[in-house]
Amino acid sequence: MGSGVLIKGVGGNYYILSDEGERITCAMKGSIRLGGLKPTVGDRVIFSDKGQMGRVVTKILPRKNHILRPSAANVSLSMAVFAVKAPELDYCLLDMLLADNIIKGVVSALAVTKCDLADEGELEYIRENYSGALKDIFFISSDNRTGLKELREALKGKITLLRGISGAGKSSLINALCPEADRQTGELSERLKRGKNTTRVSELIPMDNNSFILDTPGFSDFHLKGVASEDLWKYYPEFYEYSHCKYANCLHIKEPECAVKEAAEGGKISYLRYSNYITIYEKMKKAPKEY
Ligand SMILES: Nc1nc2c(ncn2[C@@H]2O[C@H](COP(=O)(O)OP(=O)(O)OP(=O)(O)O)[C@@H](O)[C@H]2O)c(=O)[nH]1
Ligand SMILES: [Mg+2]
Ligand SMILES: [Zn+2]
Repeated sequence: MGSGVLIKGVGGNYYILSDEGERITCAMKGSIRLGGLKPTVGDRVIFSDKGQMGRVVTKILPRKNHILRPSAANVSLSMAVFAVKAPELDYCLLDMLLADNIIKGVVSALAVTKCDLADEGELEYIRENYSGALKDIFFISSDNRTGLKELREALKGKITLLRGISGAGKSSLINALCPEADRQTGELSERLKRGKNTTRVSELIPMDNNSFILDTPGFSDFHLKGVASEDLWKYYPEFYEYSHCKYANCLHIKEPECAVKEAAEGGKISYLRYSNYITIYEKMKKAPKEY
């Protein structure tokens, strides 16, 4: 018997890094016998000694949290990874990932990648608009190896989930941080300027004895499942300070004397974040089933 962390699951094989630092392959007991849980990367597990069936995971220990898209358990830092350009930075998607982290109770950070492609003004725009929402924003170039030292420090002792669209540079970033990981990376498609879904399976990569970084497949769209549009503003933490509007249940959209709207117009909170909020709110209203 032993315990460890699930680093990858493919085709019924589960790869575990044991607490002794050994990499082992296990089968999995049926999900019902595991208490209905579907094992996911980041899970702490108990596995059996080698028997006729090899080793088998017999128990999934209680999770601190579970992020659903992409699936990962026990995440201590959820890092949104967005290229400053190529592919174009989708700010509404970024806001939805940050909202999802708040819902799941996981600390957020942002890694802005491919900074070698942008000028200082473009980076400042991101810093200005997101400093109210996030404590940590890392500006990185994996190609030029800039920003890596600060990032490495911030990942120490954590399980860090990297999330972002295909082509954002997640796998390249992991290679820059730990070359021995040797992650496969892929060019963007010429025509669509999008990633080609190079990473297909999530994998937890050990950086040192107690720091892990989770490479995940990029996704193209994202929905905030189970969130009512009326509650969306609550996931914009920088709005709170200004949320005492004329109407007690103000949604901060078109209501008169809305203090949040005034704060956005007066430059006290980011107008970009405020307009993203309205865009996402309206999408949720139009297609509530998707959210
Ligand atoms: N200029 C520049 N290009 C980069 C940088 N980092 C990554 N790229 C390029 O961006 C493309 C996509 O990189 P990947 O690391 O494969 O992106 P990914 O986010 O892992 O993509 P998926 O696995 O498909 O989700 C590759 O062509 C990389 O060479 C960078 O710092 N600067
Ligand atoms: Mg990748
Ligand atoms: Zn309001």
